[in-house]
Amino acid sequence: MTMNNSIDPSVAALLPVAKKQGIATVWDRYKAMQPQCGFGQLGVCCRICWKGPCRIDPFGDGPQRGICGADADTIVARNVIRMIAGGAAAHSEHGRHVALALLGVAEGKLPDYTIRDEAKLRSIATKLGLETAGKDIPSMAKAVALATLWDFQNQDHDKPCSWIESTLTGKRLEKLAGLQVLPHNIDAVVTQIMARTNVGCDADPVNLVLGGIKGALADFNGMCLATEISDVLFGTPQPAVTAANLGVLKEDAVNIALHGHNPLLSEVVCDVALQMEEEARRAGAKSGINIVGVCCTGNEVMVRRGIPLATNYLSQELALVTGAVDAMVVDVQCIMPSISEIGACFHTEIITTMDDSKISGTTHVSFHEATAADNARQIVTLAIAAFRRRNPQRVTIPDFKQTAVVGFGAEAIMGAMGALNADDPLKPLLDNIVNGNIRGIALFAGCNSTRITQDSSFVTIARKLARNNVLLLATGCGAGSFAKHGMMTQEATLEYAGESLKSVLTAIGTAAGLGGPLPLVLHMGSCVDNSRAVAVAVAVANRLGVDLDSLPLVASAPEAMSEKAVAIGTWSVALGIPTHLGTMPQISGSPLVAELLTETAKQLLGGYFIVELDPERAADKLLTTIDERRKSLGI
Ligand code: BF8
Ligand code: SF4
Repeated sequence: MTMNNSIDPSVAALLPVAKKQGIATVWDRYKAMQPQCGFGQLGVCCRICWKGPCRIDPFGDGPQRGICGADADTIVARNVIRMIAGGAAAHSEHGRHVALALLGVAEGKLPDYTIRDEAKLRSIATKLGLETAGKDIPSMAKAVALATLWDFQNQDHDKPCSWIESTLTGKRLEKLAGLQVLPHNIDAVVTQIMARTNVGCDADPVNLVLGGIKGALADFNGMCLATEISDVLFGTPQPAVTAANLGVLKEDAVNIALHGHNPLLSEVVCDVALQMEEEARRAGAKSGINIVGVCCTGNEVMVRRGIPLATNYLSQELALVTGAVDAMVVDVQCIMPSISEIGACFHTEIITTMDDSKISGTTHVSFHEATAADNARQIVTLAIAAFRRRNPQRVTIPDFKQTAVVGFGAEAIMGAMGALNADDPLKPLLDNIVNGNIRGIALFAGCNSTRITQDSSFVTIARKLARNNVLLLATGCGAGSFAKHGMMTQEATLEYAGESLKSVLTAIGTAAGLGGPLPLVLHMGSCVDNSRAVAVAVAVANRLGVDLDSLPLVASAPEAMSEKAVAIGTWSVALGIPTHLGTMPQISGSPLVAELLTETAKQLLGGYFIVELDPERAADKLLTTIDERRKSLGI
């Protein structure tokens, strides 16, 4: 069966350009990789020691145990929880980086950063149970930073990490504590997963999966602190109107694409670019500097600054094929190594910035918070110099961009609803969930994958859910998909929302001064910002006096691929949320592990995975799940 590469019109426009120039993209390499290894797909290939690789015959004819005696269940469980550890490490390292920056700001050591949201700082301090009375901002910031960093240091196994403890419902915490899966120290939990999956350690698949759940909850903890402290340093998202897709690149500007994840870099580049407009104009760029985003860093600057999003994960290479990107500035995660080679086919500077994330063949500017503005100036100078080398003959900017109304963190959603009911901002949401105008809530998250026509599953599922009056939230590359396809507009609400959802979104949007409805999909930010959706869910659950696993709330990662998505999906299940995966997780070689995560999890945690590759059927299953939840809630 042939599958289209993408439903993104920019991809259709640029793939022939790439082909003509002999540039291979992710889709060419995917094709060349076929057929992919069936053992790997099932999760039954083990490379944990050098007696291997071992693989279990799924048909039962060949070996059923590895050389050491590990069976398919053990191998699958070990493999998947190592993926969770990888995801948790990535998010938490990002979080630690941000927390250390807050400490540096508090101690007056980082002149290029400041505290932009004091109210948020105060609310975090209160949430973490810290003394705020009589404290000035720097000492409060220091206390918050140290309390946060303690989540990486605590050695008392009976004392859970403070962020998770101060975030979830009481009932959820009790349930997780009962299963002994509450993390006490992010680093320790990640290390424990690596240790217990070493050759000759934990071989009990159930025990392994529980260890993985603990790792996923450590990931959640890291995500909460990364998101909230980033708001303190860079501001809490507020609604803004911007645009998405490659048409946001400008022919007459120095185009800088910010790609990666951590706002510590992107925010300073944005600040410095504003100061260097004149230099860009002197180099001949009539429109000065045009900053655009790619992947999650793109989402971060989009929801905080209204910076347009160029594209999401799978089409990152095509941003370069436009020939109009002068510099692609990257930090960590989801950066295809191929951009080095493609950048070299053009005038584009690919600039790596993190000393532990380099790509050979690129320019490395070693970025440090203490010298952030200087480093950023160096980066923007490189971009301007590249602009001078740009060949206008090779520029192909697809004429596709869509308006995107973005910036709906928990605070912005409460703020919009507060316009309807200032005394009780949550009430409009609660009332409309209870009366059925809002049938349920779906959070879309996760990546793109070559296994799915890019963006197609996101769009298909979301349209069906919207028609059925489900309120839609999105983060990460899911949010990127919706932004690119015009689903973050008021027009999309009018076109796709069911009648009752439309009336609710219109009432809130109008009261909030948007002159019409809220957009169809609410952009909550990057992947670490998934914690924002949990904050809203916890507020609703607490008001209804129930736990998260009673809410008509579902999550969907229809195009998931990264280890980070495995970690997020797993904590979503652990928090009690039915979680759809639209790509086949690499666990099906163990019916036992598959059953644990789809069936047993339901009894133990309330949340569970729903694996459904067909987007239409996935939407139906999510609607059924929402209705089941409503029924058991008695609404
Ligand atoms: O953290 S959604 S492809 S960019 S992993 Fe990566 Fe997946 Fe995109 Fe953001 Ni999240
Ligand atoms: Fe094979 Fe066991 Fe080594 Fe894995 S740990 S590679 S199953 S011998």
